[in-house]
Amino acid sequence: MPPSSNTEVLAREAATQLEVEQLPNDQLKKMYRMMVLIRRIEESLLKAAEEGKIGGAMHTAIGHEANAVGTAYALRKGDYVTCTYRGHHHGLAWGMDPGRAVAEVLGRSDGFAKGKGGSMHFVAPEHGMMGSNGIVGAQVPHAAGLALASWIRGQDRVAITFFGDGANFQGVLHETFNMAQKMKLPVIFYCENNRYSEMTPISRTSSVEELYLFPRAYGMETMQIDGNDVEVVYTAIKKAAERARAGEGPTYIEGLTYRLAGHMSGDLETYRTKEEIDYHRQHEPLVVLRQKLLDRGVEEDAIKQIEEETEQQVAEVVEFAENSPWPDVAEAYTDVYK
Ligand SMILES: Cc1ncc(C[n+]2csc(CCOP(=O)(O)OP(=O)(O)O)c2C)c(N)n1
Ligand SMILES: [Mg+2]
Repeated sequence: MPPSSNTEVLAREAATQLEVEQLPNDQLKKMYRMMVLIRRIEESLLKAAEEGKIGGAMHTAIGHEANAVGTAYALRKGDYVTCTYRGHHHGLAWGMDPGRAVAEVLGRSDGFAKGKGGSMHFVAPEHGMMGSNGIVGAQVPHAAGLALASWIRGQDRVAITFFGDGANFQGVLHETFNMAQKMKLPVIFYCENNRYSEMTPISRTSSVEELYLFPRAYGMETMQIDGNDVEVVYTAIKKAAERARAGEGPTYIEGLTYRLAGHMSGDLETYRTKEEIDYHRQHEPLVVLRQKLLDRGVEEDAIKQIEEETEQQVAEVVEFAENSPWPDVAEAYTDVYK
């Protein structure tokens, strides 16, 4: 049993029962490789932040990986994504080069924004990654704008935006839900419900914890899914994208997940117990997919090989980023809006 009422809803009890698409083992192995890559990169970033190598706050998506990888595989090249300050998992899943991605977070010149954006302005439009945001909720209307542009131009590009359970209560989201639904915009609203807004559990901030119920008030199609199972995420996003491309409008997806690391680097985590975190480790994205691979006949050795190769890759990625030069001071005022 979970140790507190904050976390009673484990992802496997999600409200929407989908007919989950079983993906081929080769694809699942690629997804697992990507999820391990994201996990190890974010662990390295957390360590770098704790060693004082990163300016500003560092938020990871450790425990959220399946939401990103399932989505990136279900959508197409040319689609758009916007996200929160935790969006490294989305950028990497959408194809950002890992070395340049880490260089960006470390503020180095080989980064995607030449080291000037960092984690909070993590962006790579060439990959459809239209930016992470430090302002809670800001990325949500951005995605609706991208979807509107796609519609005006007669393209069939879909925009997806990721936000947290806390962001769900920002006014701008509700304005966006209403407008997107009325205009039937090709946008997917994806709430990564990790049960906490900074240090405050959702049970203390909302009388209604089933977040997927809110956008129904605007007439929107909604789902509540297991955000820790990559095949479930993949299936849900495919469905939502088909609706969007068919002109049927937005879908709101609540992906139940859990943040295994602190809210940000240096978080003392006095607001939750170790037992609570351990409880959620039983059903975290890497554990779920690793078990799936074993159940479908993939050898343990093949899985270990993926893990070892990825660790080696991450060591090289971090070395590349740490050796990348700092941006030139003379460039401080280029590429910025004022
Ligand atoms: C408009 C605004 N208000 C407050 C903050 C401070 N803040 C940063 S992260 C955060 C928690 C957001 O929680 P949630 O939406 O659940 O996302 P999570 O961090 O759990 O992924 C808050 C309140 C902010 N960055 N922007
Ligand atoms: Mg949250």
